[in-house]
Amino acid sequence: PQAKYRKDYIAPSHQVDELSLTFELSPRNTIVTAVSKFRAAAGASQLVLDGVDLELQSCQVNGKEWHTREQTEAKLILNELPAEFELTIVTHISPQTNTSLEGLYLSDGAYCTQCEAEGFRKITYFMDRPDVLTTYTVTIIAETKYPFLLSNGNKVEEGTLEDGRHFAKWHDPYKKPSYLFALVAGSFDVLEDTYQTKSGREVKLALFVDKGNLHKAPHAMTSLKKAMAWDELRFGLEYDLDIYMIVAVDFFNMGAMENKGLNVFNSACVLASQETATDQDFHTIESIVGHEYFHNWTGNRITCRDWFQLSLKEGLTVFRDQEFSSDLGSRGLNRIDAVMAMRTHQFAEDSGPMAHPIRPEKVIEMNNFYTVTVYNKGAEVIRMMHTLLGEENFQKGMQLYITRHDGQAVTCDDFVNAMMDASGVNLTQFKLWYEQHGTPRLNVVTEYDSAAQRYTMTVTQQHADSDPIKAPLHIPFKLELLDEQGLSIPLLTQKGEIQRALDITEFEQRFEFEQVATKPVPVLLEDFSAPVIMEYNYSTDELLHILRFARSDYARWEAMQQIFMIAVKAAIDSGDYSLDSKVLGALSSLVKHLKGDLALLAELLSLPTFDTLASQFKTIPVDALVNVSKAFESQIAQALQQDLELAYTSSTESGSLDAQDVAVRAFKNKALYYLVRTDSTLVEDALRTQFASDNMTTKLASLKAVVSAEHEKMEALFSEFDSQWRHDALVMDKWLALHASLPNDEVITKINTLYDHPCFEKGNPNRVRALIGSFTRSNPAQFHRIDGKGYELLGDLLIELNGINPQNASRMITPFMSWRRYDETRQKLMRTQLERLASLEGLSDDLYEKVEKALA
Ligand code: BAL
Ligand code: ZN
Repeated sequence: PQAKYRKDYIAPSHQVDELSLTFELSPRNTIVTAVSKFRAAAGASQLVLDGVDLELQSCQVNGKEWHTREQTEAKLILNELPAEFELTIVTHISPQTNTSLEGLYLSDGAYCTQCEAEGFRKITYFMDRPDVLTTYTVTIIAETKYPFLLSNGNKVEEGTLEDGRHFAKWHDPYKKPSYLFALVAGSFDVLEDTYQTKSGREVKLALFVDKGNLHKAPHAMTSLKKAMAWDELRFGLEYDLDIYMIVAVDFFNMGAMENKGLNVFNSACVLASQETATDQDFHTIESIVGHEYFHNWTGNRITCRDWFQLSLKEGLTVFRDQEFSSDLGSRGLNRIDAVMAMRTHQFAEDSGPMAHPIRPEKVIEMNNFYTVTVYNKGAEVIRMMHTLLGEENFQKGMQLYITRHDGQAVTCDDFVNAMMDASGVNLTQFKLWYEQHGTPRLNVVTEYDSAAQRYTMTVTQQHADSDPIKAPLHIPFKLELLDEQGLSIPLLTQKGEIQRALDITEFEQRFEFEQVATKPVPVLLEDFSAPVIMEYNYSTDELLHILRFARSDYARWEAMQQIFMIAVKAAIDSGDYSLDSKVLGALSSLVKHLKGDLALLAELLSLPTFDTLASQFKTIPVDALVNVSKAFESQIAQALQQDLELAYTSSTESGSLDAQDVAVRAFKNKALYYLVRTDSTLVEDALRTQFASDNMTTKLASLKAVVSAEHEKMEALFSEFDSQWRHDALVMDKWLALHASLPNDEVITKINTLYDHPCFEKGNPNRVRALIGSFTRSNPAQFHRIDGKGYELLGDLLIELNGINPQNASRMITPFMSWRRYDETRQKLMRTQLERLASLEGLSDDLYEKVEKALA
């Protein structure tokens, strides 16, 4: 496979003035007729079109078959062309056999498309690149058993044909790149609504779901209306078409796709009722519905010049969806979520063989770059700009960006330039964040001079050894100084009071704070103001002070995580797995007081994830980490048993989706998770009551608790759950995921048995993620077992998935990417699996790129 480089960008040879597509749908032989008007730029007489898995029927230029052409596996090259011409191409495709879920395919009997990044080339020959924008007119012809025929824009015509089939014609007045094209044909239940924009236009909203699922659609619809209102309020951005449609499908590689006016969603990211979805699911749905909606401006109206610029739309849109969730819900909890995603996944990616800057320089398979780096670190980079500029200037920057570039395909530099021009803040050095990979380390050393009442802080920044840039980054560094009483000390420097953040711009910098009456406790990198690893020699007492007094909820949680981290490291070093009584005392006091946000309390009581802990070690001590975590959980459970019992019984909720009830559930479920590790007499009753609940959050928590503690009730509850929910695949995904987290040696056998469960299907990415994704992510002890059986299970699956759905295979390979971070035995075992893949005949580009990098 050929790599592409960002530096090699060349503007398109032609412009396309309009494109008209006609689809005659048939499972194995869909006929696609594409008629387009091309205009050559700078005298080009050759046109190179992309096309994959297409059967070319005819190719006419101005009505005549064009014979001066060459065809390769992925291109159609037309030579000796006039400067302007109409091109008509007819191709045949087979949606039924398209298991890659890219291009046009069948999902449980409904036709649907996924074109980002390069799926349009599986539909017809075209310049399948994001900087070729044109207007689309789409005619869909199908049998009447597909009553809904949908595409982008507005429906302009529909009717029946003489042969009994029917058709619909859609026109999208906004120019768009091919990756935003969408088509859906199927039989659905529809939830309809309307939204009045701030300028008074009425927009029709329609949500299409599988028959019988209408009762699970209202939450997504409410979320959509909230997102539309929020984007008007916070960003001044209004929807532009007369209709906005969302279709939920069961077979989908991603969460959702922002096609203009016709979003296609993974049904897992749409469908929710209290009986079937957890509070987390409700939250995720709101955030993804928001995310896709926000793309209408940041992605669709202004798109990417080339795929190296993906973070232009994704980093920005993730930032926007995070702000949406934070404005509507708890800012602290949302920040915790975002930082956990960074620490659990992004830091690992950034220190492994797939490390890349948020704007990559080299790509073999674009699908491999829809990464936590481009998305989540990309959002952190936007957030840093927001911190440096402040909300008002940031919004001015957004306005300028939109006015300057509406209707264009642009670059990350264009975005930063708009921010810079609108605010007057110099972001030249800041732009390095787009070029540098790896997680920077910030080391802080402090000194207190009581006579001078001066607090000095020396900050040094260090970058990954592999970093090609070798220049200091511009890092906004937020902090709070707490006095002995826990009050905030003003940040007075010679240059005045620090309002927003310190500007770290050099490899080493010194800051002096004046009028500091007593030695303060610093809350460093408050709110995770930059995606870096913070090194400071905190004592547990200082962290406990932060836990009590910091103004930021995030900072309090972070302090607790640090406390756990220090304890885990000390336990591994000393071999003594007992948790400091001070820590247990602090946790007990939190539960006793039971005040504030109970959802935050649940987070405070949670140990860092395995991956977060692992990131602290050069060689990951798998068994020690698993055992220390287990030991700590057991000690917390014993020490807090009475507090938790009391808190569990005194906290009540009514089963609603109000933030208050959600928080109570989160806390009670965490309490149960601990109590099930004790001999508490309330456990049996609590398990029974929770399992019988018709609220999925409550029910599932009982199952999760028994599985994690290998409680005797486990098998019975699993079996009852199966008989209750076998008809609902999305609910069964939760059941599959819990099986995969079984903390005992039986789990591999169990997974192999579950491959034959009627609910399981290897061609469905949701099922694979639920069973195998959960196994590799949330069962480190078994995935990394020393006999290599966990690795073998994943290796076998990847070989199968390579033939079915390379994109999904490539996502699932992630845990093997960090193989070098384990001990020698495990390294050897993982390497064996990677080598198996490397020698596989027909290895997809998706896997090739990762396997090659992993083994390099
Ligand atoms: N553009 C792919 C799906 C998403 O990020 O919204
Ligand atoms: Zn997105």
